[in-house]
Amino acid sequence: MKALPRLALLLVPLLLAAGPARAAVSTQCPPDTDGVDTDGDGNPANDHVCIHLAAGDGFADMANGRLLYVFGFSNVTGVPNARVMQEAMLGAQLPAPTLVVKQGQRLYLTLTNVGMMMRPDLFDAHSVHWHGFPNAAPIFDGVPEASIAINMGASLTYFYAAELPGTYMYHCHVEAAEHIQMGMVGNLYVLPAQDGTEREYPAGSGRRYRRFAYNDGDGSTGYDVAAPIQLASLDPEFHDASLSVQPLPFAAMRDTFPLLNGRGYPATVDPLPRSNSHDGRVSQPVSSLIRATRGQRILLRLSSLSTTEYFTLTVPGISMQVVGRDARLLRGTTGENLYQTTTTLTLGGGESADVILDTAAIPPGTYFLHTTHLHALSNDTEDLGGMMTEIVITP
Ligand SMILES: [Cu+2]
Repeated sequence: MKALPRLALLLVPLLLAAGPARAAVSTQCPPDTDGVDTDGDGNPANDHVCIHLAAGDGFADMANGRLLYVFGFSNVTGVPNARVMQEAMLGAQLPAPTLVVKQGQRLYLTLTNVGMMMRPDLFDAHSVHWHGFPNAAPIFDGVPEASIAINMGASLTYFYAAELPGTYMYHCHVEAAEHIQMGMVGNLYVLPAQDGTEREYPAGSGRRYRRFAYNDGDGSTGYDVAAPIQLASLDPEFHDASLSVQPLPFAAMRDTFPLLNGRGYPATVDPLPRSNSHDGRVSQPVSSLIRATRGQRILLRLSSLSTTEYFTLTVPGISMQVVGRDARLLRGTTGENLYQTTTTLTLGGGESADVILDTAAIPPGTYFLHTTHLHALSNDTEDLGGMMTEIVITP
């Protein structure tokens, strides 16, 4: 009995030194001092990339004017740690900030959970999961059951060694069906080491490329214009239930807002960032309008994070050459070319595809990239919208 007060007295200086227990916003961005040129650009001291994302809630307007409550990420890279909470609360963006790294780079990605402004009773953690990406360690995979998730007011810096190029996607993996449906989805791709070298394709054609989807060795994934396009779809009743503290209708989930990069047509072709009508903050920054001049090759980096639907895409008037699926170049075991030329391509949630559109043999004009699911060409009950965008080919 007497030992306890004495022990407590001994602990007092320790507790004073440590200060009160608290979570804190913190980032890690170590300098690149290993002397190894991992990205092959000739400079061994510039291979580290540091990005800071915040996770929380916010609002997004659908193309028919309906305001939806969403969860999401925002980019707070460079924001002083002491200001991250104020700046990122209610800052969710749909889709999440696009992440692009080059093969060989080392990414230190800090995630800070800024909490749910509109639902202070929710103490949901968040995480970052790079879908289909081989991780340096399981703790960076973002699956909360197998690694860890980030609580409100706290940060974790994930480490990614970008060794395999391709089109990936990322999402929060906490209560994944809910947080993905609520909007925690983003474009993510790794540029190949072949970028910056010059290849002529087809051989003898005089068409030369310095940007490629993959390390193809022959220039066959070369492109002039890249368009990351993420498919998703939202169920407005689920979002309203989340805001109004109703039981979430998982079994009744029915997505009536089919989206490309977080917008339905015609908002998809707005070249500017779009703001929400709740507080005027930028909520859907990514346009899906694609512009090219005749003769250029367009790379569509397609990915789907729809929770409920498969979607089939088509581009009437331009054939689609699929050169990659699920972040892998389409080649056989002996290196033979397995590219597919098609008029339609179907993606389920979690799938990606790299598609080349060659505009050399088509007349200039406006073409449409859209789903063949006719019921998905609407913004909820408003017709002539949904999963569609325009490809403008100029002479
Ligand atoms: Cu989450």
